[in-house]
Amino acid sequence: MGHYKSNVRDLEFNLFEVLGLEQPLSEGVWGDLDADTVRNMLSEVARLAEGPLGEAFADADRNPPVFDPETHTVTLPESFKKSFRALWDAEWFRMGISEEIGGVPVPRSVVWAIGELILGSQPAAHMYQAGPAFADVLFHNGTEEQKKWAATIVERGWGATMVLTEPDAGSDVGAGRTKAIKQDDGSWHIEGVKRFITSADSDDLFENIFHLVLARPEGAGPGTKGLSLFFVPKTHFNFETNEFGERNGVFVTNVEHKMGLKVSTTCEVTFGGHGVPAQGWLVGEVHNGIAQMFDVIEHARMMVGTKAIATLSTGYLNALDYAKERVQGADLTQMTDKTAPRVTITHHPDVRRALAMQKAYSEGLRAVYLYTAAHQDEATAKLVSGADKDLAFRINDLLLPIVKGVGSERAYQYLTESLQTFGGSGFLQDYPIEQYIRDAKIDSLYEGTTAIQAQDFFFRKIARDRGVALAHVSGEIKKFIDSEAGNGRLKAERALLATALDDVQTMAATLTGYLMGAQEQPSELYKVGLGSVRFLLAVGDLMIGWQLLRHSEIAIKALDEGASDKDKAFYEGKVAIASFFAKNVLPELTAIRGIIANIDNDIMELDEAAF
Ligand code: ST9
Ligand code: FAD
Repeated sequence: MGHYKSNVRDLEFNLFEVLGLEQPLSEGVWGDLDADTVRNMLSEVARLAEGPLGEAFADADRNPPVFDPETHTVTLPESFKKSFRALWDAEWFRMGISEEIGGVPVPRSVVWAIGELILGSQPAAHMYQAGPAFADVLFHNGTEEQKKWAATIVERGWGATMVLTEPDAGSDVGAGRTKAIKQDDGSWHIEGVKRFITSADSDDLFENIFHLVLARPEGAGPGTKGLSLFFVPKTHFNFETNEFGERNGVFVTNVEHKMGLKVSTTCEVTFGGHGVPAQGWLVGEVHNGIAQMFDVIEHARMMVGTKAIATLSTGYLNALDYAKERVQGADLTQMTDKTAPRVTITHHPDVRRALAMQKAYSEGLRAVYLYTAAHQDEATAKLVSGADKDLAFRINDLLLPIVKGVGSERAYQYLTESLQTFGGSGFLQDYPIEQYIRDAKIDSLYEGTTAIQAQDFFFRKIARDRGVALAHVSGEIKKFIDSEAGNGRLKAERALLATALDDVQTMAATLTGYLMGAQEQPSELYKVGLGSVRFLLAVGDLMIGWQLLRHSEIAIKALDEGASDKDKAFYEGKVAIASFFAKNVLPELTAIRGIIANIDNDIMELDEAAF
């Protein structure tokens, strides 16, 4: 048995019992794909993830990639390459990409459910596997000729990168200085140094790599809107025959040493600095780089959130197994009796609290990312929330910062509870939790830090959207609150959810008030910045509370209808954990509402010297 523990039962519960995927599948929305096939796919990937894919997890951490500056290449540990090939050969990368380039139609919720299994087992492998998904972005944005390259990339199995960040342009992508110089033959020469580029070299995993690079054409304006997107292959290829030509002038010039996720190479990449031009082609022959790159970023943000949530889930399940075995101390009610029998630590209230929090956040966040994924398909969006295509798109946009920002923050927070459950043993490398924590920390940093997610959420996804998507989701929550969900047994919990919804709506109104106030007094905007991460996390808790209570409603019904012995504990767990979350977490939102209402700018006025 490897380190990874999947939760296929919960994935199936979400897909079929909560989202109701069986219906559109049976109507042939995704061709021949039916519910049984989806169940088989989940169990097959879970076997892979618990077996060969995860085998190299620890070894690849202890023996990270080695960079050779002479040849600009990296050597990956053999163990990892073997695991990666087990994944690649199964060709799951075809799911969800366009059929014209070799993809297979699959609901997005299934793509991400399977993604969870891969990401929880061997996250770096999922990232190295990005070529076909990035090729799909090229396919949708490219010229007719570039569409053919996209098909070649999938057919030949090339690697891919997304290249934005520079030493002075991290969160502020628009500060990028990498230049693009137009050539007479219509191509471009890229010049500059990018840093922190994932998968920019990958040993012999792929015969070629293509980089999607943001660079500023000479004479273009400042900021992100002056950036264009370029296709830059590592090795040139003949566009007609696909035969390889010269090495292009794009070289990895450093590989970072990191806290975690070590087997994923994080590279400095130099374009045009070694006597060979770095030749690139303008994607779609249009100067619309940041919007095109956001097509990649949206996948990547979803991936990062799902990765974090997957890691929390396996962390929790590892902690749970340990807690059921570890005997320590007497039951609290017998604490004064020194001869009382010793019990497993699951008997201790604080361990129960810690396990309940881990279970609530891992299952609640799973429900949130799958609800989001359901809004990435027209058919499931309609089914799940009645949203049409346009609204579904906005809801997906609204929820992405929650999946990414809340998913990463809560996963890291509650993985420390998983470690704590192990006591001192959790600190050792004998168990996977310390690596989970190191590997998951990156999730709140790359693809836009939590502060950036929170600003995106408020300014773009709420204020600029004029609250349309938020109002729709709030309406869905309100419908649940006003329903008879739980057949009389969820009254108290629905009342707690009603208060939480009111708290969040008031927070949104307060922040909007600060935003409006900024027209008169610009410093009012600081108040939005001071409150936005708290607000993002609060909306995340509201979503989790709601999703868990919906699960509870379904579970109560299943229990009433006489669930099988096999399922009884699963459903009872759903009911208990939703109630626990409603009583133990949702009331905290009232305090956050008060904090946001009372934000002042004192801390902004404080002299830096006083910090
Ligand atoms: C990175 C990679 O960190 C880490 C991991 C790599 C792993 C690779 C593997 C990935 C695998 C994925 C697998 C998928 C599998 C799927 C299978 C299925 C097929 N939404 O607000 P403005 C656009 S990479 C959409 O003025 P500023 C929009 O065009 C580095 N678009 O921004 C907008 O124009 P308009 C990641 C958005 O002030 C324009 O930008 N780095 C959004 O100029 C300008 O907007 C970061 O993430 C959005 N949410 O710039 C940087 N937002 O308004 C973080 C903006 O006219 N920093 N646009 O529509 C930010 O995001 C900043 O907020 C900023 C600010 C750069 C956007
Ligand atoms: P900074 O932007 O300097 O941020 C520092 C701190 O200031 C953060 O806490 C941030 O939240 C805060 N901050 C900055 N600006 C604001 C603001 N306006 N408002 C509020 N707070 C703010 N990039 C790629 O292009 N491609 C990749 O493949 C890639 N992979 C990566 C892999 C790893 C392992 C790492 C570490 C990074 C990777 N990145 C990649 C870069 C990553 O996206 C950036 O590190 C990230 O966007 C943050 O930028 P920064 O590190 O420059 O931090």
